[in-house]
Amino acid sequence: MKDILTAPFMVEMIRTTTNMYAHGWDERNGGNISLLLDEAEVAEYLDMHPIRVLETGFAAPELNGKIFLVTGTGKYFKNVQYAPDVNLGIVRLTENGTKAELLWGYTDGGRFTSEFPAHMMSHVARMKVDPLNRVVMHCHPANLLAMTYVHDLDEKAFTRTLWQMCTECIVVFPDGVNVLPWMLCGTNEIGIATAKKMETARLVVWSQHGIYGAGKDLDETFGLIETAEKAAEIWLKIAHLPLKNTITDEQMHLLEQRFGVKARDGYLQ
Ligand code: 2HA
Ligand code: ZN
Repeated sequence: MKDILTAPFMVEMIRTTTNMYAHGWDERNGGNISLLLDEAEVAEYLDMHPIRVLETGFAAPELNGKIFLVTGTGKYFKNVQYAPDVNLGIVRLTENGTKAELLWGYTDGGRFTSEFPAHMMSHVARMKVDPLNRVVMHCHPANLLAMTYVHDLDEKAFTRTLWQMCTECIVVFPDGVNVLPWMLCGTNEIGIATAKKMETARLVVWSQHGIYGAGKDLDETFGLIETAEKAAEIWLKIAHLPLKNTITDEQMHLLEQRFGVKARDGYLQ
């Protein structure tokens, strides 16, 4: 059996949580990540014997038998690199997703993130749109969060503002950014609402809280959030100044053609 701490998925998870902390997106226990693993790959490192069985509190039959590497509840991203086996866990969903067998990790008796419902339901939603989707990532980037206090929360308006802040935005997230109003976090309700929003975009803002991103790997999902956060930062730098220039819809169409992307229907003139 190979050492799980050398597994590429583990190394990448540790690097990503460390990097997200360094970006200031995951203060204290803020943020959580779930990464869908390949069963055959995991079997190179683990005997797949359940250590404990955890209740999930929801059903997700689509995820029966699926294995995820997930950050732990109450755990700090800044500490993951020093004690991955305490701060992370590998779970296999069983009994229609109502139970999760712990295969590795959470060695202090812990469990997966309190946002597990939003993560698992978002995986279900994204897999239907994109079978290659493997990652759901949540964090609290300051500029996007700040924007939800002063910008209209209409999804089209919010998306258009971000697209106008950096030329590459429309290329990186042509499906735009969906927005949820403030809701109580850690609940099945916010999980269901987030998953619904994930049907039409890979980014979902939680107003006055943070953002969710989904993608095929950790690097890509990190980059997605990074790009939106950069755009929000620029908006906050200019929103109070007289606007002299912008990226026009005509220019957005040129970007669509050049990069072979299609902006969300109805979002451009
Ligand atoms: O606990 O970010 O949304 C970590 C969180 C909850
Ligand atoms: Zn959060």
